[in-house]
Amino acid sequence: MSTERILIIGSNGQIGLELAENLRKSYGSENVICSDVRKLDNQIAPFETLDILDQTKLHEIVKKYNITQVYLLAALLSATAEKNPKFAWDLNMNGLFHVLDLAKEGIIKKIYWPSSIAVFGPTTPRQNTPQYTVMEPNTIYGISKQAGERYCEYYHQKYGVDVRSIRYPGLIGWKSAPGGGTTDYAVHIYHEALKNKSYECFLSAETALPMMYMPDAIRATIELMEAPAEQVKIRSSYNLGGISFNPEEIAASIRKYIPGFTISYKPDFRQAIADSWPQSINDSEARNHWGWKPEFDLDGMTKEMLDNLKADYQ
Ligand code: NAD
Ligand code: AKB
Repeated sequence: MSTERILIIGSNGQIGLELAENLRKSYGSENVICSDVRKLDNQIAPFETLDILDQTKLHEIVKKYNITQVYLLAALLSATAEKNPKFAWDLNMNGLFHVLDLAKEGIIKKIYWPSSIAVFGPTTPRQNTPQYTVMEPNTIYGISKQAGERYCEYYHQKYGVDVRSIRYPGLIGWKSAPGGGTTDYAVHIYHEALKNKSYECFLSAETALPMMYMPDAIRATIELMEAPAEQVKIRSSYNLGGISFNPEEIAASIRKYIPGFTISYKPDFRQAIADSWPQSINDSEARNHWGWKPEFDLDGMTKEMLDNLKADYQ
């Protein structure tokens, strides 16, 4: 029987839904408590409605369930954050402080907090971007993630907080919709391919970005959280590579399964965000420290995405 009690904050988002499903399989449903500011119609228990900015309610829930680990997923993503920069900073930073302080006070034992490739900026080398390099993000989302990384490392060094983090690339899954990011086109494109055999992309044809299929990202997250503490040598956040491709290349991959699929381009404000991010990531530290190894390539992901989404459009 699991001695861990896990709280997921932001559990009804793109990552949370799949993470909860996986953690419940390993730790038992009763030991994985989901929470979000919005409740779903078909919400699976145990669930608590929680706004992460409400510190008192967070403490109540942690005490009520004897929580030992928190996965903090609630945040505004890059595109949404640009529309409301002050609130994005408030949510992304104060949410993290509330959880870091729980661990500092010894109330919980372990934290997972996701960072992003958005911590890099226009002055970062864009190919095979290393773990340690120039980091001058110019989006409010990237600035909040970089500051968050610094705070995670600080809380680890100063107070011994066991906090673990991954700089996710753009995540692609079929089980839920993405929540307002710049990489969301790589999910929408599969839906539109099945629905209309065509897609109008908000990034230009040659905009390469690092991406990852959701099952790889969930496996990485759980492997990092379960790794022995001494193997987790980076307490800011780990680079994670995945698959790098541009819209033209994902369209070509889709054409292997849906001949005649067409793509057109109408770049909007998200183009500037994408242009400031790396095109590919070097993740040798994650591979060397805790044994990270991705499984899916572009065509493997395309096949799974189309196979699983097909039923929705028949
Ligand atoms: P999402 O937008 O799909 O989900 C976020 C969830 O948080 C939503 O269900 C939302 O209702 C909830 N939420 C929002 N405000 C809240 C609040 N005040 N209190 C409690 N819950 C609140 O996002 P996601 O894609 O699941 O991302 C989760 C985390 O992973 C974020 O920190 C994000 O920055 C990071 N990340 C995601 C990606 C990606 O491609 N999805 C890539 C890099 C990093
Ligand atoms: C976004 O596009 O904002 C996210 C991310 C890479 O952090 N998918």
